[in-house]
Amino acid sequence: MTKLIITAAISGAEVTKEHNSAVPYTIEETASEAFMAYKAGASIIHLHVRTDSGEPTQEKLRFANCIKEIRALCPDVIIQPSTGGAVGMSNEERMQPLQLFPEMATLDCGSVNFGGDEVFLNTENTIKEFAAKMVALGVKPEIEVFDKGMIDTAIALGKKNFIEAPMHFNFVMGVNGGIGASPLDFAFMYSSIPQGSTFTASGIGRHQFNVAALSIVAGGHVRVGLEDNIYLSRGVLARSNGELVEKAARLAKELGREIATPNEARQILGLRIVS
Ligand code: KMH
Ligand code: ZN
Repeated sequence: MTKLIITAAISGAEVTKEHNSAVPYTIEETASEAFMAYKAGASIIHLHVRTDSGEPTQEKLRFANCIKEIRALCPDVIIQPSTGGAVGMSNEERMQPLQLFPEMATLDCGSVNFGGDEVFLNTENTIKEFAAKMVALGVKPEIEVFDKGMIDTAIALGKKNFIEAPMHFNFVMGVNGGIGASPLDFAFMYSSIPQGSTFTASGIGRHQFNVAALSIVAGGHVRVGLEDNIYLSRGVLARSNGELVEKAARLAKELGREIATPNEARQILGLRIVS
């Protein structure tokens, strides 16, 4: 089976230091958390950035400064900026990190009712705008899918050349408003993606390592990190993203999957190898 790509989602836009003090805000904290995840086996850093006071921002300069510091510590890691940003951000704000020509970036393929009146809005035109921009810039999209219908949306956009094959998906499972995280939910998503696609899976909260186990066994890849889950185990807060990546790596080894290096991940994902 192919080696396992571990993605570390180190901060996201929602979780705060009040939830877990390890959530990185400053440039130094962001680089340090990325480094701990990289040392533990992460080949991809899924990157959101914050102001020093913790506000989510998609500002190009903030991304550039964080990426510079991450690169200094993790020279070959794949950096995957979020274009999701935070709920309520404009498309222009969300797309700023694409101007830095990252190897990958997220493409959210649908809207999600996160709770209350909070909607993570991705209209068809927004998805087309973001997808076309990534094709134009040569950025490989990680297609974020929170339910099965978003896979169908991606397939339809692929037929119109908004998304190139082979596609790479991230099954986001167990978030409020999206698909659940049961083995049946996983099988439904896994059986719905086009032949030849690659996929990773992100279990939210308590689902993180069950979903990771399902994906490891199914030949997929895994995403862990404080963006999605602040606990190392029931009631025990993770002290860093590195601890969460270490746990995923242990799980993988026990289940017979070796961990991919960043360049091995590039090979699996069809990205250009870096020397
Ligand atoms: N923070 C969510 C609103 C992505 O990175 O593309 C969007 C998100 C998905 O985290
Ligand atoms: Zn994200």
